[in-house]
Amino acid sequence: MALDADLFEQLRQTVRRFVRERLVPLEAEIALADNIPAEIRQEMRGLGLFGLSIPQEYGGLGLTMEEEVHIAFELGHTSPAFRSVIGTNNGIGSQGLIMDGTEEQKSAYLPKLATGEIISSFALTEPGAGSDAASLRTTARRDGEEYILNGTKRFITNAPYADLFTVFARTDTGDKPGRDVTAFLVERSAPGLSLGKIDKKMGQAGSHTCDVIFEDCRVPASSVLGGKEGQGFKTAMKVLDRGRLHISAFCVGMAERLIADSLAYAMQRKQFGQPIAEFQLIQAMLADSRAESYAARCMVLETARAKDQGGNVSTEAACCKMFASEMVGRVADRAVQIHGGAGYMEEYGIERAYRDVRLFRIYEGTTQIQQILIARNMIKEAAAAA
Ligand code: COS
Repeated sequence: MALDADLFEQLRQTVRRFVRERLVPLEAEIALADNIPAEIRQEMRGLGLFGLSIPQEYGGLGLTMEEEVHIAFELGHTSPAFRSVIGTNNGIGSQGLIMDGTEEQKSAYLPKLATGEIISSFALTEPGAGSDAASLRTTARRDGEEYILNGTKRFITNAPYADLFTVFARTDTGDKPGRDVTAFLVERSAPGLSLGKIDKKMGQAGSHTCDVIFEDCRVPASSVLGGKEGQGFKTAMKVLDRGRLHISAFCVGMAERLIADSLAYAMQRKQFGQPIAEFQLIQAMLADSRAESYAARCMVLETARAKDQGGNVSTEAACCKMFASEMVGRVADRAVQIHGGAGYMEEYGIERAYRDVRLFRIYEGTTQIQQILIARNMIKEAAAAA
């Protein structure tokens, strides 16, 4: 454990109270306004939530993966838009820097990311490169002590507020996809960097994405993450492995919240003279949801512990992401069904969760990409053992 057990328990209880007492009552309001109030961001800073996964020497809490997933279980009890505020600084926006950054790069940015003074984004996806991440077209051409970036990144979470982008670009015209991709740390103020308009989404109102456009954008050569060209694709893959586990934990938290809401509703809603929770067909839905979310919780914890012990958990993280994101989709669907007509109405918040969870099966690698990763790794392991 990175924190002493008592201290960690205090943190978990504080996050639990913050989520349930402060954030849950604001869910409908932030969905309607499509905005998270500045004071909430400030309170999150005060609680240290921007630096959960950032090492202590850079001002973060330095949680282990196991501790982090426990916090993500708690955060899952409210709208994903709240998690998104701190999601990139703790995850895809900082992990490349933590894993592969030079000491100078880490000390320049991590302390500010840990406090939430600056926000980071992960700029991998492009109009023509989503699941096939290695086919990205953004280029970075060396020009003396600078690189010139050209290209467009799409659906970039937190880009409208980001001060720092980890940008993946081709540094060579070589023919080996993935091997000539380099990661750059690009500040918002870089000349030639502009943002598209905020995307209109199906759900997760309050969390924002937009295009990030590079037009002859000049960055110093010292912006190359880790100081080495050609390492970017591996960095992206490692960051996504870790991110997938965090997302899986968040899915478990959301499923647990939806189950709690469904159970409470089923116990008070009466039809045919009794609470609908007494009907076995409702019980079957509750039981299926409980068993599946419990299975996902166990998978996530087991994988997080293995990661903390230094194991390669690529396959397991993909299993978690696939199972947990599909699971929360089924749980949300049953939650709508248990709530009946009320489940379809805005005021109960269930239809909002149903739309919100749909994204988990898509971002940080679709379910189909997780299937490919899992099966590929199975074949590789079997071939190596033969
Ligand atoms: N950790 C470290 N290195 C990894 C890795 C990992 N998890 N996964 C792949 N690599 C390395 C490989 O070892 C390979 O290195 P060499 O060139 O030295 O052999 C290199 O990266 C290329 O790997 P691979 O051949 O698997 O590349 P592909 O183009 O076939 O990758 C997938 C295909 C589907 C795995 C990849 O494109 C992917 O994950 N896509 C989904 C992207 C995504 O999640 N997007 C979401 C948007 S970001 S929120």
